[in-house]
Amino acid sequence: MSQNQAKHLKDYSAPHFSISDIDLNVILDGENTQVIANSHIKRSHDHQFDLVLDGEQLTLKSVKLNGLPCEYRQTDSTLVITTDEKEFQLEIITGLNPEANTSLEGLYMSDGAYCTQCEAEGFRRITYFLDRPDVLAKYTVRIEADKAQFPYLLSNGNLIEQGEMPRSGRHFVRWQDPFPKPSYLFALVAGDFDLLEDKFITQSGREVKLQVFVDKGNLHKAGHAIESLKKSMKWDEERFNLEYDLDIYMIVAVDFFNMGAMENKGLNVFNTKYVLADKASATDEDYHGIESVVGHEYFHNWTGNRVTCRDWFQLSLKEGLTVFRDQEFSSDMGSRAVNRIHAIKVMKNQQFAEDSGPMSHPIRPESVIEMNNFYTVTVYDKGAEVIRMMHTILGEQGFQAGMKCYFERHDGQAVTCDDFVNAMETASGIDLQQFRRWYSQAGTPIVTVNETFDPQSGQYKIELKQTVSSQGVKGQTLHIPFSIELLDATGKSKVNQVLDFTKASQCFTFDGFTSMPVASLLQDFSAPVKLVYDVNFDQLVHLMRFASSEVARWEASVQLFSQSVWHNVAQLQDKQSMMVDSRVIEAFRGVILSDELDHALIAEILTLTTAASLIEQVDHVDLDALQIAREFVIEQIASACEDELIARYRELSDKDCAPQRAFKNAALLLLATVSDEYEQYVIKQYQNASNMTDSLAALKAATQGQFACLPMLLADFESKWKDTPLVMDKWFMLQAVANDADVINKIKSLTHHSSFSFANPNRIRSLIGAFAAANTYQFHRNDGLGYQYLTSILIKLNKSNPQVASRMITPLIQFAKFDPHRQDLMKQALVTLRELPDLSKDLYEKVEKALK
Ligand code: B3K
Ligand code: ZN
Repeated sequence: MSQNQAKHLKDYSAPHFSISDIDLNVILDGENTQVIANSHIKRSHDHQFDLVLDGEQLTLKSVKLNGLPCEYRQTDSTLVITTDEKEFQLEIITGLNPEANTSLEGLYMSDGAYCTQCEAEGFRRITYFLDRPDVLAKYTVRIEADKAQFPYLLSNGNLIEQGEMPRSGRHFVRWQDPFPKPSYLFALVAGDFDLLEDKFITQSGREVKLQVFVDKGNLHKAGHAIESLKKSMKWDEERFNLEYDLDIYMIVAVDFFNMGAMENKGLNVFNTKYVLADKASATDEDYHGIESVVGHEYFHNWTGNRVTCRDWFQLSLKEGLTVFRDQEFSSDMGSRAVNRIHAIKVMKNQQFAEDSGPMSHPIRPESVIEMNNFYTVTVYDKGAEVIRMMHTILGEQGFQAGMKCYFERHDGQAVTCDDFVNAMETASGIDLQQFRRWYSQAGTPIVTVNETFDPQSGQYKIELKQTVSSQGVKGQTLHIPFSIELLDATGKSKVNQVLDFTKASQCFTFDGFTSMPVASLLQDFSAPVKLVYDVNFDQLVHLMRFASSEVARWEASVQLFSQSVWHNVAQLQDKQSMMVDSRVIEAFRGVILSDELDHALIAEILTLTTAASLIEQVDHVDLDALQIAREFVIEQIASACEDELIARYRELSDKDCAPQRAFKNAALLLLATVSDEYEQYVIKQYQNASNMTDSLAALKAATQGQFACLPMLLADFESKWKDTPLVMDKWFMLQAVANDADVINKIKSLTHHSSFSFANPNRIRSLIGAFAAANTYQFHRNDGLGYQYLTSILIKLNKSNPQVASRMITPLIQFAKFDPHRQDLMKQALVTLRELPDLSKDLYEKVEKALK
């Protein structure tokens, strides 16, 4: 099957033709939409190749070369033009049906509005084109549609003309984008919206018009997005000296969207989830997510749009760098430690899992069947960690010099990850030869630590060994920035530095100790590696109290909790009784009582490690023992600290501030595991809540404690929010992740709820995606019903929206850690999928790799 053939990075060759300008005329007319594309095309050099344009699911109406009919042929996915001309004008007319487009790629309809999604390869569903990121063209776009239904007609760049079409009730606009861009950044939106406007004055004094378009009736929920945009624009000027370049910046929020948002030049299209917020309907976490995604898309204007990718294997060039930039933005705006903790959790819980599973790939993949499958935590988040390591090695000043050099060299170009590292190297004078291996090697490196202390000489010695392999292939030694702090017995910091760990095995020595120091290793996750290190309860308790880094304190708490759980798993397997060491309890009590730690950090520490994350720490898991042991340790900590938790809960109850809310709600969740007594607290909090964070936390606590009030609270919530889809997503999710033996039947009946729709990715993700990814015990039921249910949904989505299906299959292909019985059941489910007659290439790629 040719559509399932992989493309390889090593086969890259420059395009045979360039397209300097394209004039698009899009006549929006429901199922009879027409696109007239007029391109100015030039042969790149003296060659005889045909012009091969990409195109999918298009009805070709006419082709003219320099105004005349010409020779061409069509395949399923190409239009081949045969000509000797060196430079010519090509007019192609295609017909498309956006109303029937359920894949949400190319031109489609979202709740009565037209919109587009072209990254990675969606433009080829709009017209035949050289749909690859290294073909940069200037776009002029005319859009025509019914005026009453679609009063706003938007595209990239600046509005240059608009007018009415006499008697037809239609109107048109023309947009021109002065910056040459790849086709994946093209966007078009047509619809009727509420509009929030503002402005931003750039550092050089130019005025930029800011517009946020939202569904009618949602204007009051657009404020946080536009504030976030202004903050992003200012931050990029201050920290990176990067200024916005057009006179207008538009954000359109749509309900039907496959991912979070899209950075189209001057016209971002957003999932409503990352735009709409008010206190009643959005949680503190939602507010944070909006700020971060608005920032991310804005930062792409330089890292992605002005300098783009040569080919899709280079995706991390723009995504890793832009995630790094959005993480820095969030850290400069809020708590650096908490933001870092969130990034570390993504790495350890999701990226490590991806990297030890069948989809393991380097941050610059070498072979791809379906590009949409590579918008991964590896390319994005590990990619950002690789950028962060360069930042650590070069320092802020060296890194900024590298960024400056990168833009001086490559503004307006489509380049590679190597070009980026070269700029960093030139500007800083630091050799990054060995460091480059991070781009080509998959797998999580394992660093084994051995410490010794010589009381005679007072010398502390640490030996580090690294190995990396992926799917049986051994990798080369990496340059690992390894951050270490050494604390003495009184908790004083004696050493705090980043070691250049560049050899397979390397020793570092430190003098001047009177006793064995306690080491805080890989502080702030200075490199995306796994540590193998013997650390005992006393050392962890010392780190929790004294480590200079707040992240290291959190990390020590995670280890303390995890060790306790694993200890009890072993006890269960040996048929011994379970117990929690008093040092563990006292360490958590100390955190609850602390008046020194930031409340948001305390909340992080009290949000005890999930089962999924514990599974990531081991090679094989006994899931049934894990569940019992984890619940036991949580209950022990919570009941031992009950008084302190109640006191803190009461003290923080009336504070209207996100960190305090987080602490209070983490306390409530723990109390709910102690006894039914706390049902009253939950009901009271639900009834008195003045914001969504508190309402939802009450519902979560009721679910956790399996309180009798839960059905009543859920019904109340439903009746309040049934007309607000984004809030109903929270309601769906809450029920999907409940550890309830009947949850699959409940999910099945929820798919018939009037707020649910299989056409909307947000709904699917919040009900079925959440079940598969976050309901560890029920998804991995011993009878295989969880796997069977997910499979039945994937079969359905395989046809309507393969991209969403392919994202949701992840927990089914990461089976290696489970027992043979569960592995068999998961593989059977994958075989069922493999046998589908019309398996999409998105699912094909993952299923094949998993079953190999
Ligand atoms: N660049 C887009 C993601 C496109 C995904 C295509 N399947 C959003 C972002 O990373 O900013
Ligand atoms: Zn991005």
